[in-house]
Amino acid sequence: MNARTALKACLALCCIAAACGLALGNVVINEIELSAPNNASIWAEIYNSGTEPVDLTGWMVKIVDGPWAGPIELSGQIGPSGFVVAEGDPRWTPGINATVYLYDSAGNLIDRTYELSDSAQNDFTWSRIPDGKDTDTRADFAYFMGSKGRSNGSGSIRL
Ligand SMILES: [Ca+2]
Ligand SMILES: [Ca+2]
Repeated sequence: MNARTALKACLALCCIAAACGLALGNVVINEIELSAPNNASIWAEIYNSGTEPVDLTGWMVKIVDGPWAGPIELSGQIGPSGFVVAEGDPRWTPGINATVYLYDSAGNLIDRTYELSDSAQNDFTWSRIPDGKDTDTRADFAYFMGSKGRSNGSGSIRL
C-alpha cells in the first residue's frame, strides 16, 4: 500500500468513525405522562443510555393524540445516563391514545413509541423498565408509578 492509498484508507475510516459518531441511537423516549393528576401538564422524559453527552439543540418531542399533535422543542445537553423532561402545553387535553415521537435537529426520527392509552389522571405513567429498554416491542413500556426526571427503576411499584 503506497502512501496515497494508505491516506485514502485512513480517510475512509475517519468518515466511518465520524458517521458512527453521529449515530444518536442512544437517546430514547423513556417515560410518558399522558394523563396527569390534578389536570397537570402532559410530559415526556428522554433518557441517554450512551456514554457520551448529546446536544439536544433543535431536537423535538412530538406527542400525537387523536384531536391534536403537540410539538415540544428541546434544548441543552443530555449527559450519559441522564434524563431530560419535555413539558407539554397545559392546554393539551389528557391523552387517550397517543403516540410519541423523538426527532433530532435534522428532522430524523430517533425514537417512537407504540400507541399508548392513559386517561386515569393518576401518578402512573408509561415507562421503560429498566431505563432505555429498547426491543422495539410493546413490552418495552409498562404502566408504572411515575418517576419524572429520574430513573424508572427506583421507587417503582410493580402492578
Ligand atoms: Ca398518569
Ligand atoms: Ca423516569
